[in-house]
Amino acid sequence: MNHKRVLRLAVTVAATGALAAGMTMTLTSTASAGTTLKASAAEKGRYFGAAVAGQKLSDNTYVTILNREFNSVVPENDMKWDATEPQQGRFSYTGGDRLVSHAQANGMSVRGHALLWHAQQPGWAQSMSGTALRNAAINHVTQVATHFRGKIYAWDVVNEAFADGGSGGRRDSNLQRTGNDWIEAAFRAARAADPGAKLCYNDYNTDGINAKSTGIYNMVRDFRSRGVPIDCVGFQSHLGTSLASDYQANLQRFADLGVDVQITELDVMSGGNQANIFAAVTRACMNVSRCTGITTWGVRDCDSWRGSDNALLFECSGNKKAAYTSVLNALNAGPGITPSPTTPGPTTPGPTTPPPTTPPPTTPPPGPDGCTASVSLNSWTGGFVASVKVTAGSAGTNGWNVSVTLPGGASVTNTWSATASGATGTVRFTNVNYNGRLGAGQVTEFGFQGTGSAAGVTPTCTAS
Ligand code: G2I
Repeated sequence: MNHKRVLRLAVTVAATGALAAGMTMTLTSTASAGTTLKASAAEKGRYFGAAVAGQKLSDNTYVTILNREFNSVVPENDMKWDATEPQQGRFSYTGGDRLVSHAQANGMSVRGHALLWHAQQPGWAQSMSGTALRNAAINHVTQVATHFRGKIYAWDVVNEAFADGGSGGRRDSNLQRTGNDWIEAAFRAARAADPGAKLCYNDYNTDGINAKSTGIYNMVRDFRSRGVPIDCVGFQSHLGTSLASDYQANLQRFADLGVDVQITELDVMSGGNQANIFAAVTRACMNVSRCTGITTWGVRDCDSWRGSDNALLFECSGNKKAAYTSVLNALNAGPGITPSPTTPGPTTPGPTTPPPTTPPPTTPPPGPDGCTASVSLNSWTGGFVASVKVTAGSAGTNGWNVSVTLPGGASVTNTWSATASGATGTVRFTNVNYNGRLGAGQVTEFGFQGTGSAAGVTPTCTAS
């Protein structure tokens, strides 16, 4: 007997009963009350991440919290220039690879940080200038982005290139002195090397509308108008005891340029306001539909670069702080990334409109107990990255499977935010632990990389 079918029937009957009793609100809020940061963020179509120091992966308390609460990681130092290319042309990926493996084994996505930055350059680059430095920098971007191709959700391609203070201009650095176009050259090289990664510009002291954030805003607007490949802007958000009142408005003006925004290095000075500021930042992200996720810069207070500021969500012992609860509540209260497709229509019928006689559209809205999937492809000669969007039907999902049938010669080499069974022909992707449960109309994404061509693939989605 089809066990799933019985379960679905039971869910439908229960939902219908609840509807008849006018209990839709209860049903909806129950479905979205996550009990971990990652579950609550995922229910709203976002990720919740932490910066991870490789050496901490052997600390049990640390790893327990990391795996329970977070579904995205950023290497705190392991993918920086000094770590990945300690001598010119000699690349070292041990630390970065270890973190990627941990992420993949635990269903987490990875933000790459950072391809180019004026700080933490290896000694050999610090003493270079001009064309030699420009070439070395672009080679660095190409090599590192190629090594991690298909494994990175978003790269901080360039970090902290704008000056503090009122100028709104670029920071002086050896990279800046190679010519003002060094940033766009880096973005173009990163796109060519990893077409599936979102490419971000990342900076701090951009926590509101100010001269520095406006300088960055103007650069992003210019890049978008000239087709320089930029997809996202990271707002580090290393915060003190107050938050600018236009924090959310600032995120929104960037989103309105057509880029995603992310909170990338959040930490907040401890004290009376800490929980409130954490919650306000979380709410701001939830209120901006292009804000795709939040990362705290570390896991526990004692893991933080800010030492005695006690700037994070967990005590050293592993206990949750008040700030943790305020963030979790703000995630649970926030709107999801896509509005529910089941908005009720007007209560009075149109007076003269006849019922439609045309056949139903080719992509019907999700059925009562199903899901739909759509794919977008980034292809190059001999390879591709596929991003798949899964949308739950009106009954939500407890889990989902997406099948694709690849053309002959194509093969899946890498998958993120799902588990693949098979690599050629018909390949079935199943949700990972944090993204199987979706509310009605909610969307989640996974991806896979492959060799050959995936042109024309049509995904089919099955919910459980
Ligand atoms: O400074 C806070 C962050 C600001 N935005 C960019 C981030 O990349 C930056 O992270 C910090 C790390 O949290 C620190 O862990 O970047 C620092 C370097 O500027 C990192 O500190 C370095 C120490 O300076 C080194 O002495 C040490 O070898 O960490 C290294 C690895 O432990």
